Amino acid sequence: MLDIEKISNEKAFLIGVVTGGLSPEVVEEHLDELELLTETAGAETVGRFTQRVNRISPKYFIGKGKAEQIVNQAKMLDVNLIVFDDELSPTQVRNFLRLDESIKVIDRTALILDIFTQHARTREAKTQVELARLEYMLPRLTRMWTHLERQMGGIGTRAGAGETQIEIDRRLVRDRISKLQKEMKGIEKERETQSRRREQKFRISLVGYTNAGKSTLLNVLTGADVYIKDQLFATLDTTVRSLALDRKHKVLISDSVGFIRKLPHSLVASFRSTLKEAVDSDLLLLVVDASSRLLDEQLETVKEVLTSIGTRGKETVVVANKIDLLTPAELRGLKDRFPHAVFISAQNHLRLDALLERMKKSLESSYQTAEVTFSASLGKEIASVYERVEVLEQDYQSDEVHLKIRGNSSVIEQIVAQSEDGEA
Ligand SMILES: Nc1nc2c(ncn2[C@@H]2O[C@H](COP(=O)(O)OP(=O)(O)OP(=O)(O)O)[C@@H](O)[C@H]2O)c(=O)[nH]1
Ligand SMILES: [Mg+2]
Repeated sequence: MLDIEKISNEKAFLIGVVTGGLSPEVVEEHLDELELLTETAGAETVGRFTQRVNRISPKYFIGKGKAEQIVNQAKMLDVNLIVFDDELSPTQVRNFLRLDESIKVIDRTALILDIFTQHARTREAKTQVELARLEYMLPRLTRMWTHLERQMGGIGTRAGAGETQIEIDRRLVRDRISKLQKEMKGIEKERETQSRRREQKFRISLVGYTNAGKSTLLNVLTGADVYIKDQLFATLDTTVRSLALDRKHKVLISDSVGFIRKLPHSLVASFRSTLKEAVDSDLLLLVVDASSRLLDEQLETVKEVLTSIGTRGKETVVVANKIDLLTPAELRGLKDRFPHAVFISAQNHLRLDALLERMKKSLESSYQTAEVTFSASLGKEIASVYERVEVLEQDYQSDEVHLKIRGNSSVIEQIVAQSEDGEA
């Protein structure tokens, strides 16, 4: 009972609303994306509706006449799912159910949550998705109450019993939320330990819009076998792999969950531990699908999500993928607009060397050289320096060791601090 309905093998109508500043073309493009989401969830889109509205109706989101027309058409065509591109209030969903209770009406957020639920494989992803879903459901429990009430004998007949039921439901949901939050704390701790172990390595994260080709790129670069599919949110977990940029430079590179326009807040919050790798990395490769008509909007979305998870100020390189799908003129146009981006095709292995060069440049610029002195009695500490950074020069005196070292700035700083501690 406390579950969002599963979507599969359904016929769906999509609804987009044209408001104020939005152009009808953009709304159509948003519906293209919604269609892909619907398909990924397992339903088939059989019709689309758009309506220009000046004011969102609190009753049906769209106008009443339009709502009735859509529901009638749905009945005629055996459509059992109506998907709105915008977020609906519990009241709006309930009003649609009153028009026809056999037709499910959901919003974009519920659709995304459904896909995440279907794609979650690991304990971490499953916990995060369930948490996000419960948080989405909590304020919407009234809707389920109507269901319960109806099962118990018709609207309004047992308000008292209904009230108790919804209180019980809310408590159950809240209890489950706190249990999952505790579980996530444990998972985050595990991640932190793993993350500390990787600290001395230069870390690169692939981030970007869903379906941009992040996993394809990780697989091509490292020989990993992350699941790739022409669907949204194929990846929900973080994979970290070692990558040799050349014989001397080894880095860690990670791939993770993709972003999307209007990503539900509860999902971003719940996926904090999965996205931690990106937050902790030294360099972000922001992968975009260069062939997408919504390129600018997608870039904007990704930047917004990145800011919200706390990566502001981190070095970021835009990687424009899928250039094999562009005409030479289109490619030239994009290069003019994004002069600092690296243009590649992960799938066709095009210009990957340029990307490796760019990573190397970033790695080298993050390097620092320092001279440190350790007391010769600190054998363990000295050995750890050799493990963590490159030692350029060494000078062993009877009671002291002088080292000239080179490596990742943050590691060098740690070693300098350590050697100073030793002096004290
Ligand atoms: N034409 C073309 N298609 C590509 C290229 N790179 C990836 N693709 C395709 O784009 C689709 C998505 O690729 P993924 O690697 O799964 O994308 P992702 O960014 O990991 O997506 P999510 O995990 O869903 O966020 C797949 O069908 C890939 O085969 C490319 O360079 N050119
Ligand atoms: Mg992926």
